[in-house]
Amino acid sequence: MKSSSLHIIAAATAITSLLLLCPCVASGTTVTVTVGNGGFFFTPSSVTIHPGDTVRWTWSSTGHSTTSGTPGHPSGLWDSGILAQGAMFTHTFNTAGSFAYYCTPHGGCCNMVGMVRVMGAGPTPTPPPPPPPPSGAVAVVVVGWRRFSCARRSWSRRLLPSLVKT
Ligand SMILES: [Cu+2]
Repeated sequence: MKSSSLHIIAAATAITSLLLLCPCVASGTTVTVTVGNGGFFFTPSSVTIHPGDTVRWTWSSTGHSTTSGTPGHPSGLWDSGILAQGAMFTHTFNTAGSFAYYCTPHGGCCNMVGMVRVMGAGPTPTPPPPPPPPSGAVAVVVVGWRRFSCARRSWSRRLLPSLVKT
C-alpha cells in the first residue's frame, strides 16, 4: 500500500511542523533592577516576574550588594557580595513565591531593601494549545483510505467467485 505510507509520511511531516511552530519551550525574560541610583535604594524596589525569569541588578554606584533575606538575616538563596559601579549580578527564579532581599551595608541602617515576587502558574497567561485539525485531517484521510481499500477488496472478493463460476 504505497499511498497509505505516503499518508503516514504526510502525517509525520504535519506533526513535526506543528512541533516546530509550537512555542513549547518558554524562554524566561530578564528584568533589570538598578542598585544605588541616587541613594540607598533598589529601583524598582519591587518586581513581579514568572518562574524561569531572571532579575539582573546593575550597580549605578559603588558599595552595595543584593543579598536574599532581610537585613541581618540572609536566606542564602543569592548574594552578590559588595560590588562597584558598573557591576552586574543575575539570579534566575524558578519557583513561585516572595523573595525579600537587601543591601548588606545599607539594609539595616537605611532600609535599602527590595522584593522579587514570582507569580504561580495559576494566573499566568499561558498560550493556548495549537489546534489539532492538520494531524486529525490526515488521520481521517488515512482511515478513509483504509475503509475505501477494504470496501474495494470485499467488493472484488464478492465479484471474483461469480466471475469464476461463469
Ligand atoms: Cu547599599
